[in-house]
Amino acid sequence: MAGHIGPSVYCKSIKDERGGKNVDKRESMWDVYLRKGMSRRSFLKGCAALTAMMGLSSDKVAKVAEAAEKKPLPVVVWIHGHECTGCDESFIRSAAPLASDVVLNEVALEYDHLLSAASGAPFEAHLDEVIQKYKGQYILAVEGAACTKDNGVYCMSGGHTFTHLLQKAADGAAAIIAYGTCAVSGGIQAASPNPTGSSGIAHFTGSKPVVNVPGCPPIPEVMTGVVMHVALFGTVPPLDSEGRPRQFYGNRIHDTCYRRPFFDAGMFAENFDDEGSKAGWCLYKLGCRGPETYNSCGNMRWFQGMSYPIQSGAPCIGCSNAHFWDEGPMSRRLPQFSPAVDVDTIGAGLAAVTAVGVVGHAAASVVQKKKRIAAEQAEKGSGEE
Ligand code: FSX
Ligand code: SF4
Ligand code: F3S
Repeated sequence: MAGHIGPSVYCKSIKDERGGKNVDKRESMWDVYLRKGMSRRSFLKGCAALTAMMGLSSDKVAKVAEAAEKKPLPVVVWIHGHECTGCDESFIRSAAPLASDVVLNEVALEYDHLLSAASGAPFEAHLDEVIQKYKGQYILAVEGAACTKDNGVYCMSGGHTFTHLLQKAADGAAAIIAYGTCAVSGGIQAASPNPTGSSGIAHFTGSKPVVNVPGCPPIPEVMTGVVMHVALFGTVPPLDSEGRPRQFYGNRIHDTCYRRPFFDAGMFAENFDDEGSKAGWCLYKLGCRGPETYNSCGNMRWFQGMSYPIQSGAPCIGCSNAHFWDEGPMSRRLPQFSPAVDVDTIGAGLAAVTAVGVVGHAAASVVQKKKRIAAEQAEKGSGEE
């Protein structure tokens, strides 16, 4: 059945040349490249791309290539709960490695709600088969929140609640990846008043290690980098205290922001269409959550390094933070409109430091503004003469 269900790559058994019969020796990434007539050069290029994407230094390429040569393709089961599917939309845009390389050549994607061509009873039967056959070996990737209200009926899959599927799949998984803020902490479904009783998936995964990859959605290359790390090394990458891979969530957006010099100089856009905004000044006063948000947008950027929200003139809304939907209005700084919810409870002290910085810079900002107004008036005056 496996050959008819997966998106296009399956746990292919390799024929035992002596007996000519199938043995359960799954292909490695190198076997797949060979079978497809791809060159050693393209295999090594693929390994180099993976190494970079996993946040490893280039001297680890040989180690990655060795693992890719010998290790059978890891079986991946990818399920979706309550969400908008934006995470998969992000994933399929991964450029290095290409998402198509990941699902066609680098993992054995056996079940995926979105990418699989199959559906219905055979598809669900295949999932059961995979879960049994590869018990304790497969990687479970989860997108979306777990909904619990009214016994979870608001999110069903294959005739069962999503939470039932999640528990069943988590039980035999070797490792679990929670993709997106919804899977990590409930996301938009869990936003007040949370009508479906949604939460992150952690309550349903038992004691299995969960790698949290937040973002709404996460950066495509972060998604491929994390699954390939688990796939090739058989271990989860080094995680921070919130279960996030350190190599991708080790920096605040604020610390890698190219607008940071304007923040430090107290030069803030006050409106989306003012001169400061047009000149690329800091977006802090327009609600930027960069100072309390950990993600790689500032250094990796999106779409092959093309851009990211701040570069497009939009403040970071903190989409990789738990409960960011409830921390609006997004175009205003929290301390400004809700003094009761002070930054200490939100930004773990870091935003407090920023707030102090902003107070310090406010005077400079006022001076800048006065200078600008004076210059504009002078220009206007000379034009009227
Ligand atoms: Fe959530 Fe993802 Fe935002 Fe959407 O799977 S993190 S709503 S981009 O799709 O879960
Ligand atoms: Fe960049 Fe936002 Fe920090 Fe300003 S507040 S420097 S726009 S991250
Ligand atoms: Fe999200 Fe902020 Fe990056 S809104 S995409 S974490 S810049």
